Amino acid sequence: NGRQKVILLYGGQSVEHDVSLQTALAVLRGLNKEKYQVCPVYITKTGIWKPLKKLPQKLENVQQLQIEADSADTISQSIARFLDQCLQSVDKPIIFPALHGTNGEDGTLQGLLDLLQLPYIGNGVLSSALSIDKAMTKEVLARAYIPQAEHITIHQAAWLKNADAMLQELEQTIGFPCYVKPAKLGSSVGIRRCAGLPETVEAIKNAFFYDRKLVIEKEVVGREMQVAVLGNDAPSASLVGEYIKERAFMDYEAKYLDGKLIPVIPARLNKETEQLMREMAVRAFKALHAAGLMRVDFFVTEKNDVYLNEVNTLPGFTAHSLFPALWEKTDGTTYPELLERLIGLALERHEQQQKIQYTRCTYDS
Ligand code: G1L
Repeated sequence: NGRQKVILLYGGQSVEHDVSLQTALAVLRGLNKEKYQVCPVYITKTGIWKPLKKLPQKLENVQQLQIEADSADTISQSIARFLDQCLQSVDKPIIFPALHGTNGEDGTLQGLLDLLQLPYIGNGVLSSALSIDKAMTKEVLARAYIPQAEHITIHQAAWLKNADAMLQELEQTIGFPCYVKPAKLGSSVGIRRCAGLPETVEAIKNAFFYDRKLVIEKEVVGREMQVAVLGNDAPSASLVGEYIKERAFMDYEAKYLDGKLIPVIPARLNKETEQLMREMAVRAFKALHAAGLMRVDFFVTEKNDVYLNEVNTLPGFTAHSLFPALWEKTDGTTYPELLERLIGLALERHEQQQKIQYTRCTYDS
């Protein structure tokens, strides 16, 4: 049949394993079955790839998406078996990575897929690797004149040699309160807010358990805003959304869904600030050489100063997540339509890539 084959990779060796399962469930429900043939491949917490033999008739919960791996199976065997099956089939698949952090979001999986010349949704090696590293993200964005909180980077080797000098620099350039964050690591593990020097020293020592490089940032007091960017060479920014945290507002107007705060779209901003943020989100997308999608998060102060906070190459992506909600409000794109748009962008990018490789081969021969 003429359906596009979609290989959905989910699970994985990360603390966000369960978030990934929820995402996979939403994607399986959201993909139009008349256009796409979905092959779910579960990656266990030990890194073993397990294709689901057949999809359950009725998808009710994430347990249906989890399968036990043979205890004798190794990672390399399981991947080799998967590649064999996947490359043997006639119809070329597209890969949908629903994986968080190490090996899914950091460019390593993307590198493997590039080697195999397989199209995949979302960011490539460069933007994934840059965006997972908060220190690199800041350096690249600073060169694109995007305002960010004052920060310093600390390498473990330098810290062990001369902690006092680093703490002095920290006090002079950033002060307190500050945030100590491991440079890599998608989730908030290892991140601490510090009001003074002793806590900061503790937080730094603790963060070195998670990464050999840290970023320490000055606190920005303000509201948190998020923009969803979609596209390849000419990306578009969605409306701005915000999660409202103020007590007074929450009691009256903010809505709850399953006990979770849901976002307000569009965010309460004046026109100029909203426009500035959307423009900055596109600039960040381009500066980081993003492709497909990127969520860009900001702080806005009472004086309407805007600071980019962080970027996310694989943002929360269930039917209730902010990224899909932002696009629904922006131009009416539904969740199934958003999946289609992303698949289209991935195929477009892959085609362009293939052309370049073809050209090089003909020159060489
Ligand atoms: F649709 C995309 F672009 F392929 C896509 C895939 C996965 C977008 C966002 C995500 N998000 C996740 O996989 C995650 C939320 C589980 C990462 Cl924790």
